Amino acid sequence: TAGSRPWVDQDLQDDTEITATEDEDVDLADSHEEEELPHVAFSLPRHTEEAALKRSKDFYNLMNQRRSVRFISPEPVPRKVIDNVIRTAGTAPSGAHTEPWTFVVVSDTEMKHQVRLLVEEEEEMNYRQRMGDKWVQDLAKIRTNWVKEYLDVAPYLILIFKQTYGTLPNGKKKTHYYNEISVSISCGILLAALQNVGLVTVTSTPLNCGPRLRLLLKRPANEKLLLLLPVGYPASDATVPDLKRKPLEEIMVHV
Ligand code: IYR
Repeated sequence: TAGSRPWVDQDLQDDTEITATEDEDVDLADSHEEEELPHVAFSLPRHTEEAALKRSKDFYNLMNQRRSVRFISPEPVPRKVIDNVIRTAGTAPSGAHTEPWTFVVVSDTEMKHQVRLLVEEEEEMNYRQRMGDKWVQDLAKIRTNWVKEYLDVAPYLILIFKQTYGTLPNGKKKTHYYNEISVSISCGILLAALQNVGLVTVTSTPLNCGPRLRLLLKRPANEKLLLLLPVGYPASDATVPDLKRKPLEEIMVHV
């Protein structure tokens, strides 16, 4: 229950969190079992006001061009670029620096196809039964459905798992505080890193596919699927819905 795990925000609990409780709180390590950490001096180069203003605009312009793209080119993407994008995601802050993330990169054609078959099977049930009429109607304007061609076509699938707990060298369980928000933040940084190199993705959250995808990818039971990102260059005939973003005045209040 959340009572014994105060770092689990009840509003953020999902079904994967609840099913995890059965194997939680078992032989948890005490913090004193971990080593002391030295603190070292820190500084960053300071930008002039003009330089900071230009950099803030440039970064906004870059990120404002990001779109969820469902039409991905089969063109290959250098593996080292993907490695660096994931290194970047791994710089995210995390609860007590537990780094509770696993990024599973799939490029094998047959494995991508197995992922597609599994996701399409569940998504067809999602759209036809589980999501309900209102949800399906709300999505109609985005023109999505359960057919996910990008899962075969994209050169890479990145499946991001949150580790609900870790294991210490002595075999005891290590508490991964705030693991869901920590991994969510790393996903945001990953999206920015992809945008920075001209790659596209769509933040897909395949409903009810997590447990089967975990088994397909041979991931351990402490890992729960958070996001599935197909990654590649945009297809030359890619289209996106003509969405508009809220202006600053609608998303910011200044006190
Ligand atoms: N997971 C489904 C449905 C879906 C849900 C939302 I909320 C979206 O913004 C888009 C799709 C799918 O991937 O099709």
